Amino acid sequence: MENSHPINRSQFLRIGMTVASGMLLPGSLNAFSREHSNKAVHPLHTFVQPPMLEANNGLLDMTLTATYWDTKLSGADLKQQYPVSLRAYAYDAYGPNHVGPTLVVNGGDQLRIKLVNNLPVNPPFPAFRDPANYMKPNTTNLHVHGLHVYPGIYADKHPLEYGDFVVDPNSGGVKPDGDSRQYAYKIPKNHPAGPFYYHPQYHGSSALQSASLMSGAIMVRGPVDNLPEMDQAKELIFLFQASYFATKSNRSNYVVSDGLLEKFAQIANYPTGHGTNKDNHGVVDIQPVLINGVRQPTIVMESGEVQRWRFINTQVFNYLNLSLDEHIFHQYTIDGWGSSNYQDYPDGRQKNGKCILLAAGNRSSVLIRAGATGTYFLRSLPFKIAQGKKTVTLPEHILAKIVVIDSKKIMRLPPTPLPVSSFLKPITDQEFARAGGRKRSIIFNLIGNDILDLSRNDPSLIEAAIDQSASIALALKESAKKAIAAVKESLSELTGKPIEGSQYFPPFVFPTYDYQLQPANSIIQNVILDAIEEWTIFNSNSIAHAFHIHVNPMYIIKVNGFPIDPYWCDTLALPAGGTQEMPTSVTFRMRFADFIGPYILHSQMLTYADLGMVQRVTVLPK
Ligand SMILES: [Cu+2]
Repeated sequence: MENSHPINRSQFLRIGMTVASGMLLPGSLNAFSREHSNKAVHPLHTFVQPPMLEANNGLLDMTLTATYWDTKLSGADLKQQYPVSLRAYAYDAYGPNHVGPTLVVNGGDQLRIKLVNNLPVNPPFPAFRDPANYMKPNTTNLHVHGLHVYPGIYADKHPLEYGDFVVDPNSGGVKPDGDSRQYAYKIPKNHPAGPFYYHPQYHGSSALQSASLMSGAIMVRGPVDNLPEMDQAKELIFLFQASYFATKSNRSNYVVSDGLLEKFAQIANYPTGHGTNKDNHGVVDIQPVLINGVRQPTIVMESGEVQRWRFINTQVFNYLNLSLDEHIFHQYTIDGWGSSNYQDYPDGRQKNGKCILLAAGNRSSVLIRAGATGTYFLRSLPFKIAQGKKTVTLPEHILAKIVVIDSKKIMRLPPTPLPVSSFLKPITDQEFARAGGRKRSIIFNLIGNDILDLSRNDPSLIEAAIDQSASIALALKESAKKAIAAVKESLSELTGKPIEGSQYFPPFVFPTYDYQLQPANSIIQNVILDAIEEWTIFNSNSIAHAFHIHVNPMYIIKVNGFPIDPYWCDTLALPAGGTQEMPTSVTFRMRFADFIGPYILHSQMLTYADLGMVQRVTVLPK
């Protein structure tokens, strides 16, 4: 079957090899990099900062425009550029680029983003609507990953304004060819300071769009950033990208030509299409990771200089296992959630070294003090992404080159304890018990769809597949109706008020049109506002799934049932090597504070999310 596809895996291998060779610094980004525009840059320095937009008088108001973009990308050979066709963000009066602008806000600020969708109209659906097909690759929306902000719609505004709202029905979203939506995020005063990011989250097309160039950083500033030593340390923002791209030969559709998400999953795992190299003992070749659109940029540092690096893994599937040759990462945020002390990560290749593991969606802030004059590499060291029957190892990968030049500079790390927001108070056993000790479990488990797989080979099975899909959709709709009715009834009893028409309970829209299996509408976790709960996420698969929940951070307390040093995060690597009989697990506590739902929890391996690894979280008023 593979051979009948216009683009099959071996062709991707070839294209991948081509694109995996090279580029110079994109000229447009040079002009774009405001930070360096006024300063002489060392001739070796090729690291490019995304442009930075900062809030002024409590407000950052900007426009993001989604658009097709034909550009060039790099690979291993730094002297070559290769044409690719991607989806990207333009902003304000500037054209599209390899990365969206960095948006800088403080606690208490308002961030306003007007999202304009200038992608062209969606391609027609194929005759048979396989649930694994892209349905609307050019419909979009926006998610602010990790931010603790209102996830609903401000219904009192005309036109409507949106918080971090991603539960668009299938008829909804920001439609192609000019539709727009005003997002308004009120950053709480005590919002922790750290790196966050924005990306599309329209169900069914989030992977395709996010794995294009559609993401950008959000930096929330706070007291930690005002420490003199922190302020003096040059800040570099790294958006790690492994772009999925259409090439000249198939750029007309900007999608995988057969439209199959599963095929995309395969490619997004290994975006050059290299796939598992069978002759290489289960080690996979991966697309060279770019940093802000540049392949293996060079960073020039002065010996003794301290810099702060903000890492954001915007990939939609792969892990990064970061290590810096002969240097120590002094980590002070996990995702966007700060700690009062540094966690030290010495060179992961050495005996007592360790790596910073970033699942898709994970972030980290580190300080580095440059050592002796010389050349060093920022690497992703090998990582077992799947264990068990079949072990799959992501290979070592050089991400950037660090050239340390001679200097008399002596810079200090900011002294500890670093200031941390009161928002990140530990959730103690006592607090959890007082709140009622509520626990729940969620299981990550990939299941195959045999009828659909067969139907691709045998058209006579298509009818059966449609019938099956329709009956599943009907059953889900009925059970969702019942669950909602029950919740409304119990709420009415509790409050003594009719719940219909309440501002807390917007009308529930059933997706009945083009595609009935909208998973975020099917399974709902109902939580009461201000609840404190303990959740265990089980992984029944060999692969290390990445778990992410919107709006509230997780306080991680156990891995595989064993207590660990607790920490806050919003995106989580579930240990690899789970089975149905013996799943791996992570346990966290959460305060469902400040905001009612609905929002979502999902796999941050967005290809899996688009295929259904999504649930809705509805936080109900007390
Ligand atoms: Cu998110």
